[in-house]
Amino acid sequence: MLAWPAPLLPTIPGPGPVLRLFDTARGEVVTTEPGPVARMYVCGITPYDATHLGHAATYLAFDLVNRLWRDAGHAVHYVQNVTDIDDPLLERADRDGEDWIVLGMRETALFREDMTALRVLPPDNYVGAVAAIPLIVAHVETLLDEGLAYVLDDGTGDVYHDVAQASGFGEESGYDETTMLALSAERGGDPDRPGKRNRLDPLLWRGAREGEPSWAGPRGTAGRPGWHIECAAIALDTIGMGFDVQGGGSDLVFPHHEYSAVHAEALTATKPFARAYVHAAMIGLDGEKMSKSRGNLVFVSKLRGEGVDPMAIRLALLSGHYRTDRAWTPDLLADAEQRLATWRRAVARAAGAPAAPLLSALRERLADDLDSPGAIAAVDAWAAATLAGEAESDDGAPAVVADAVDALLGIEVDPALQDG
Ligand code: 5CA
Ligand code: ZN
Repeated sequence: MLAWPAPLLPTIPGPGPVLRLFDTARGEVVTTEPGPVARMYVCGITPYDATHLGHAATYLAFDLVNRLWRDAGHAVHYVQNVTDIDDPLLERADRDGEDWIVLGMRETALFREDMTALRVLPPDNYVGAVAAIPLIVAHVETLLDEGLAYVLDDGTGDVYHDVAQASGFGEESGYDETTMLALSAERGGDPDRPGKRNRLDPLLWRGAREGEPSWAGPRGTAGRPGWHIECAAIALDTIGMGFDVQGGGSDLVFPHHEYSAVHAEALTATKPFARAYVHAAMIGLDGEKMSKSRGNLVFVSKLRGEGVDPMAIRLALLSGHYRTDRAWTPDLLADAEQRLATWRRAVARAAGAPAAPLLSALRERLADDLDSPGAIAAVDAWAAATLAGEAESDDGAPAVVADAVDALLGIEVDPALQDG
């Protein structure tokens, strides 16, 4: 699939420090240890509705990971999927009397526009589930051949992974069985379905149903892919096992990331799928998680349509820490607009407070598990000192700061590059 155009990435004097991130599997902040090419897979959208601020916040968190690794001198191989066939897409298309393919294409196009406006670095591989079906089918066949998966005995043709045989099951989330059963029921699983060997066995392949799209499947059984095998297959095909970061929102800790890892580890008989599992907290509105099914959404495209500067949206979302559940409020945006104007006034000066200490502070804060509030506070202090004109004044410092704020935080403040 087409991704989206890359924003300019200014070069700044470097290199930056090693990035540390909170790994859900180990339950602590760990040092990332990428090779020359860092490898990251971030779960993409299910395109049945527009990108809301929760999605945006999650992609912004991983955009910081991408930027920090590049700043530390690594190349980054970044992969993202699009779940362009799944139940929610078919349900929404059905509700609105629309073709699911057209719906998915339109919402994916809108997502690309949103990501471009927010200056998110694009993935190197942007892969749809439909395009990955041949890979998925081959993997399901392998699991069946090895006796690690089974066809349900009810004539549907549905195939499940036998997790009792999966040695690493539970290692990503660390959840106990009761929690897993509850989350499975809540998030698309079917623990109470009769005929499964284990209530927690996840669906690998769904046999064709009347009125649903289907493709040739394992052992000739028409149907469509399960959700978790989609991400396992796409990651294996593009960046392979043992990649550096598997990312997504915290609602993917279980079941999605647990099962993607378990599928891939069973297929390759190696561990780990990812060296770190990193999760962005939930953005809420009016006291509840922002979600398509709840309908309490603020869309990036709607704000853009109202003339809101995408850099203010970006700054507003980064003003909270990525691991803190937080609410979107109009005040958050108003504060970000004001802050952005202040930063832009400061960088428009020919001289300002020295850039080097700010550059160190920015890097140090962001490398410490993406402390974006700390990084923003450092820029605030620099801007205040520059505008007050009290500090010793360095010629050219504002230009260096503009580049650093752009390269590390992805916030465009350079007066020469601003519209209008
Ligand atoms: N297609 C799957 C992943 S393979 C999916 O979860 N799609 S999604 O459209 O529902 O979500 C896209 C990304 O946004 C996921 O990483 C999800 O965890 C994240 N996300 C969803 N809602 C929120 C929210 N309210 N706050 C923060 N992140 C969210
Ligand atoms: Zn995924």
